[in-house]
Amino acid sequence: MPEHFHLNTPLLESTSMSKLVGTSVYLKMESSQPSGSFKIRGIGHLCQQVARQSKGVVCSSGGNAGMAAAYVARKMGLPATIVIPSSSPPLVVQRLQDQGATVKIAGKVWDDANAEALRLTETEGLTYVPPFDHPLLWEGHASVITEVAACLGPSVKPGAVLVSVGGGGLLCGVVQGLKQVGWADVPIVAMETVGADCFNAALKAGKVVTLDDITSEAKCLGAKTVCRKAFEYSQSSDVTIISELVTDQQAFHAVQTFLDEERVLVEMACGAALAAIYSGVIRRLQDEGRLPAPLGPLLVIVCGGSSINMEQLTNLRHKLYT
Ligand code: PLV
Repeated sequence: MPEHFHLNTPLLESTSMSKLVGTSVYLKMESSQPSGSFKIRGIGHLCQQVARQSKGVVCSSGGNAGMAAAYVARKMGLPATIVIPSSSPPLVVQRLQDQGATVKIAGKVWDDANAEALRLTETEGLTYVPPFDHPLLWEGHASVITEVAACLGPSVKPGAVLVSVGGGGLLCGVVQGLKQVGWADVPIVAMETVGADCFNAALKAGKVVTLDDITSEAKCLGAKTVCRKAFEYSQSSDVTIISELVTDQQAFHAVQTFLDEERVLVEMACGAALAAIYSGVIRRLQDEGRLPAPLGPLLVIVCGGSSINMEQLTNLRHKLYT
């Protein structure tokens, strides 16, 4: 059994993005992870702690948590059942099956699929792998920041970190990683799309709330309720989290621009974070005095995602622009 399943991903400096925001932009390329996203960090860690003696794992997912769980289960020699909602694109089913997983489609959005996964945990005696709401996931995700700190060295500190938020697991991991390396004062810009904005809705309401529906095409950001820990971090005085929204069109534009300029295809969930740069959110936050100007180096967690190919890109273009 390896010590962990994730890779130490490349940290790339983007000249075109740096030019656009007027400070160095570092891309932490989680798109290069086995299974295609950062999810393997937390899920690998969690499975090693809780699934060794298991007769199999069950994971509810928009797609990428499932990809990570299927990959890790295969490496551990365990069967995996992945429950996804009907809103996940068909290519996800194929990719999960290619990882050796049994795929079940349940309900319309992730919350429905999760109810089915919890049911299977009870009836089949499988080990439940949550996609974002578990301390072991956050502990695993934190390594994304400790790697960056080790790579940049003690003389470089980010001016801000950019992350996408679905259920808030990545955000919690980033907060914990920043604390571990002594960067707790670095502001985090937490990006969601309109229609998959449970974190933003919680901040506005002053409490955790549940969205009526997911109307964004960024399906992997589509949890209706953010995890409590992410909300608690947003309220705590020792971390700064700025919550911002972009439209699906802005996220899609970011996916396309990133493909053109960095030659990497990521999904809409990741486009939300990239759009903070391409759609001028960072500049606006500086103008509003909510981020410093000049700003230190910007760290972007390129969370990645497997729910995308050229055909899906074309489908999305049709959906969003006709
Ligand atoms: N996706 C989860 C939850 O979906 C999943 O099941 O795969 N970027 C990508 C590419 C993602 O897949 C996700 C989460 C996120 C960002 C957001 O991470 P989170 O949920 O930890 O905030 C419903």
